[in-house]
Amino acid sequence: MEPPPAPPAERPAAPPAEAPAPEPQPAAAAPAAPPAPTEEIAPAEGRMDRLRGRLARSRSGFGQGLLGLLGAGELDEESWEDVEATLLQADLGPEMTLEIVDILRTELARRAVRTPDQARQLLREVLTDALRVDLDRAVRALPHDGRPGVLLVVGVNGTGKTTTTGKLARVLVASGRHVVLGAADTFRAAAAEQLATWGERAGATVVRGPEGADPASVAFDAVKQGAEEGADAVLLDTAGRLHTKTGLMDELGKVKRVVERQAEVDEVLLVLDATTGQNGLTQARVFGDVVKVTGIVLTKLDGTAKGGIVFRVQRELGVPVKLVGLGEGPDDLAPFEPAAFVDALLS
Ligand SMILES: Nc1nc2c(ncn2[C@@H]2O[C@H](COP(=O)(O)OP(=O)(O)OP(=O)(O)O)[C@@H](O)[C@H]2O)c(=O)[nH]1
Ligand SMILES: [Mg+2]
Repeated sequence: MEPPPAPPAERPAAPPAEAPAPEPQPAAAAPAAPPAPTEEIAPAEGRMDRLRGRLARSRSGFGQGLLGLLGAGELDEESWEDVEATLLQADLGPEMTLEIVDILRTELARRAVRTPDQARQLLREVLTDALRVDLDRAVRALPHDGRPGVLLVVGVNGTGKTTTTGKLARVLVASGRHVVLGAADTFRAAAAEQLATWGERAGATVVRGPEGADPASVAFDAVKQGAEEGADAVLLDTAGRLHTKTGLMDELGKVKRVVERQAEVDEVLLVLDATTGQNGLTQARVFGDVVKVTGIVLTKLDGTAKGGIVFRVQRELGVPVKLVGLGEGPDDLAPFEPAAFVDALLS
């Protein structure tokens, strides 16, 4: 799979001015893009269940602790403090913790919970509810209006953006989608190289520019290429950037704006490393101000006992967790399913 020719690097800022005009269809055009699927993608069903073992650390650090405390039936004040401490330690944050403890107290008494099984059932319900099963977690990767769906993947350094982009491409390709990847991380040649490898693994075209090229222009070209290929989705991998660096955040805003000259950005996925706790939330707020974040990807959940961050991120950001990273393997990315997640914690 040859990468398309590199775009000119010397004029970083300007995508073609005529871009927004709909291009006339050449008479001898190859078959048009496949008709848009009529349903949302529900990719890789059951992965969360299959990967549940990866949540072992959160399970032993948090799920088992809660089960142990609640399974005994009536709790004294000290035990309730332990429940609270367990939730806080798992990174649920003060707000969510108080709310859950409150509900548990009421329900434990109301239902006269006596046995470990009853406690498990109660916990399952309360935790699943707290994860908001009603939130729309579909990843918007469908073509519309004759254009591919456009997804922008953002986050601070090393959270797993490129890996997630590659894994997501695989999920989409596996469900029959035609995917183009844009290497809008032009800081290091190695970044584009890394994405190109994922492109091969996924069976996706990769659009890249020379090292140091303007990321907005590479992103623009990738979306253009996607449209020309009749792709279903274009996934744009961006460089890691510290949320505290104004210049880099401005650059990200520009990437999005430039892409929007030719196509709507359907999904902005913020990739957060689950092991970073509170800091991840601070990052998320700043990114949210610059590019409207539509979904969270929580990576490295396999490496942490603080799986409670899932609850907190949604509550404090008001953005659904759509995907979770559960390992370094190419298929260790799962659509986030609240019930399966809670089951894994309490299994
Ligand atoms: N255990 C585990 N490791 C992960 C997960 N996702 C990513 N990683 C690892 O995290 C490291 C960084 O991943 P990248 O995808 O390169 O991160 P990035 O955000 O693109 O990094 P920059 O582009 O440098 O900002 C790699 O070693 C990945 O294998 C995950 O869900 N679990
Ligand atoms: Mg990267």
